[in-house]
Amino acid sequence: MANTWGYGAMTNHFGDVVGHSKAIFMIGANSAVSNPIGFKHFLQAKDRNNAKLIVVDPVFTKSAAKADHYLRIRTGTDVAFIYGLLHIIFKNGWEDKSFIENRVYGMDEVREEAKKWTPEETANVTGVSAAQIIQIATLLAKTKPMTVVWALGITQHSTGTSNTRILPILQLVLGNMGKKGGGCNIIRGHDNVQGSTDMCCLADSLPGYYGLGEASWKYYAKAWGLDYKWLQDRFYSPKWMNEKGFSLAKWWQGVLQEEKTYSSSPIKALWVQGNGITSMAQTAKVQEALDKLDLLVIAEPFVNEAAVITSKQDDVYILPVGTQFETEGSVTATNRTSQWRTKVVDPLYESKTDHDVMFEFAKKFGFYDEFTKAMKMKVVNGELKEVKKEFTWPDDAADELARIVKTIGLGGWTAKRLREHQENWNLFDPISLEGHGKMKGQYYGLPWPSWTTKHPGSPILYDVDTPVSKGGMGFRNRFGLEHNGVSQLPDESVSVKGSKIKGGYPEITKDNIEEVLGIKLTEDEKRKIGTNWKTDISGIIQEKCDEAGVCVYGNAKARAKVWTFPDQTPLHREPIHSPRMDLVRKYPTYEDQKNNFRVDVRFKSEQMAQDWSKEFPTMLVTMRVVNLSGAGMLERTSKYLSHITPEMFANINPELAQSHNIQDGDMMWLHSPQGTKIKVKAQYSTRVTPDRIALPYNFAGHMQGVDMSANYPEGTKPYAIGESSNTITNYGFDIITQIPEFNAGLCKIVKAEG
Ligand SMILES: Nc1nc2c(c(=O)[nH]1)N[C@H]1C(S)=C(S)[C@@H](COP(=O)(O)OP(=O)(O)OC[C@H]3O[C@@H](n4cnc5c(=O)[nH]c(N)nc54)[C@H](O)[C@@H]3O)O[C@H]1N2
Ligand SMILES: Nc1nc2c(c(=O)[nH]1)N[C@H]1C(S)=C(S)[C@@H](COP(=O)(O)OP(=O)(O)OC[C@H]3O[C@@H](n4cnc5c(=O)[nH]c(N)nc54)[C@H](O)[C@@H]3O)O[C@H]1N2
Ligand SMILES: [Mo]
Repeated sequence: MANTWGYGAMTNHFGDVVGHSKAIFMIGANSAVSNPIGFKHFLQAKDRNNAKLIVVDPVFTKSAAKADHYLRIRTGTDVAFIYGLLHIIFKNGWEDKSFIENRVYGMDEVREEAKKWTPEETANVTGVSAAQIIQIATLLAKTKPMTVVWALGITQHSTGTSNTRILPILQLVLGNMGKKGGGCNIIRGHDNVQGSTDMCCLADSLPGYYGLGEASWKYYAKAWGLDYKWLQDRFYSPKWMNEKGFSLAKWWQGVLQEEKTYSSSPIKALWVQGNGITSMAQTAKVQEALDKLDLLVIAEPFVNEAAVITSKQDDVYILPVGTQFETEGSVTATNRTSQWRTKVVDPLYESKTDHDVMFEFAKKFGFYDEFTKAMKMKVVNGELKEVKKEFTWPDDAADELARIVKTIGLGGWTAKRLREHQENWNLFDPISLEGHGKMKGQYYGLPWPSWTTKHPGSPILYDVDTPVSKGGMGFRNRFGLEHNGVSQLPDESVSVKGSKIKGGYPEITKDNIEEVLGIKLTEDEKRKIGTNWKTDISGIIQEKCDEAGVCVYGNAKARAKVWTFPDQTPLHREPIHSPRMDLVRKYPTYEDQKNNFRVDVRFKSEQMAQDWSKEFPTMLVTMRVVNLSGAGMLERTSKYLSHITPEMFANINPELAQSHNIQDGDMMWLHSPQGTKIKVKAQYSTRVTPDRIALPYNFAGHMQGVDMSANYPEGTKPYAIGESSNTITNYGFDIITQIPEFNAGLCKIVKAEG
């Protein structure tokens, strides 16, 4: 199943924070729990640089406990909050004027919007006091470099995309981009999730973020040594080749819908490989969809709870897959570095590795040769050739990626280099990532873009003070050369160090290469060169750009304004289920959406249907606990990890609990606006205020009060089972990515009798 969490990677890295950051602005992340090793770096920055840690979170988290400043924000109001900071920054002229002038497009609209967000209005909407807003705006403007850290508290909203845009905008305003100790350090989630997005566990792109469309498919067909028509014939009809698929958040709608409007047919079969199933919102709908399927196949190391929450009896298959200890290959970390991982043991018992499962599948369906062909190919003298009969796993797979994925610059990630990095960990500096001795001149893990096998990797994105050959670059030119008559390229004040071209330049194509670089191609080169740098199998564009110190993707301005999005400039919009009906009228959500990822999505019609807060007055936030991860299957099968949190619970303020006559440890029902409910244990905590409760999302095995224990195959029941918080996380999805609004919803609390 595809994962649509496209929320970006780190522009900098953990060592860089330790080495250089003077302030860490952590908003919507609780790394003390969700990434303790990463968090240790923030504590080191406090020790070494006297860095100030600011935590913005609706819950007083373990990260907040270590902060110099804690701001208790109402969920779903981060855009308003950042505008409140920008208001103060612009009003006092604290913005980095030359950075904005030279490197950013569309900031005037941001400035206009910020005017509306006085400290008073910001305080009214966000719940953070006006005095604190002024204090933090001053601190962030005066303390440089400052880095912004965020994770799921920012993305999991109907306005998640706007949230993830307003934070880089803050960094552009302050001129903290492309700088040591600055940037946006977006802490990604589980093991190799960065790699899985880079490799396209996504429903709306091809690997390496190549967009769906004929040009990309034709490039891939060529790069894989396949006939385009053959690829096309894999689809129900050619139309579906270029349509987004169903998203992980709403595949169930594809099963339940009777209409065929946006899809080839209702989904009949589901293949689950590496998804915890109850990790998605609307678990009751997920359950309904599982029941309705003709076929359910699960390929993974544990008994996935997909097989447990369904009452489906026939045509459910569980294929045993080895864990990550039983396989080998490259994985990608949150800061864009790759790591080679070696196998610890062979797959145990009758289990197979993930890739062997896929290979067997391809054999049975008759396309194994096509599936594996690219691993036997190589570029020789600018042309693609099949060079051997057998491939070697996983080295040839890594080399295939290095050869094909140009968009994010994986050209340097050959198996040979990645293995060398793993074998020489000790030769790299943890702060600068620079190598010593025989690894000199390379950065650890070759943070992408690592354009070629000679390139050292790019530890800090968008740094124009470093030559391209050492990891420097400007902002990417992706959206044309002008918009509304305004050039998208910077003037000569922004030249990438050592570049032959002064100032901005476009992304490099077959058509513009001679003019932009001031060179002449030979006839042979003209014959071999691809249409543009992303699809140039010959590597000629890369080679010529390297010679000129030019970045293949151009040197453009950053966009503060995205003219293809519903909100060109980010706007505050109330969550779908808001506790403030007065603010819903002033800051309504989007219009309902048609055919996004093949389904219709309700926005305004759901938000306006009634004043939800009357019946569901308590805000609902979900969170993680340190001993469990994801839907929790892995750790709940561990006796000792389960022992720490043996039961599903909710953090509830004693005042709120007692107003319902609920004592610490009592059971309570939590009801959602969708008509679903869960039964959980009350755990008194003052980390939450009386207007909100916080739930871990790592439990499953109970559904709306029903214990599904009997459905676990004999001997496989985890030590801890319980309700999934996602049975009651509210309806609501991001307008662009369709990530569920896990973190801003409402509920009603009722004491459970007996
Ligand atoms: N132990 C453990 N570690 C994990 C995981 C796990 O399940 N268990 N999961 C991994 C994964 S997949 C991921 S993606 C990461 C996630 O890492 P984090 O995002 O750091 O984890 P969360 O606990 O979800 O923290 C999100 C924080 O955002 C806050 N928040 C909620 N709504 C809002 C809001 O509207 N605005 C603001 N400013 N804050 C808000 C929540 O209260 C919470 O403290 O963790 C990874 N690490
Ligand atoms: N309410 C709420 N819901 C959330 C979130 C939240 O903050 N709040 N966070 C969301 C986020 S950020 C994420 S990333 C998702 C995470 O949710 P999921 O992506 O569903 O992650 P897990 O639950 O860890 O599921 C991973 C599954 O893969 C299996 N597995 C482990 N190793 C392997 C392997 O090597 N091969 C195979 N084939 N399988 C393996 C595990 O046994 C497990 O069943 O949850 C999302 N859901
Ligand atoms: Mo995640």
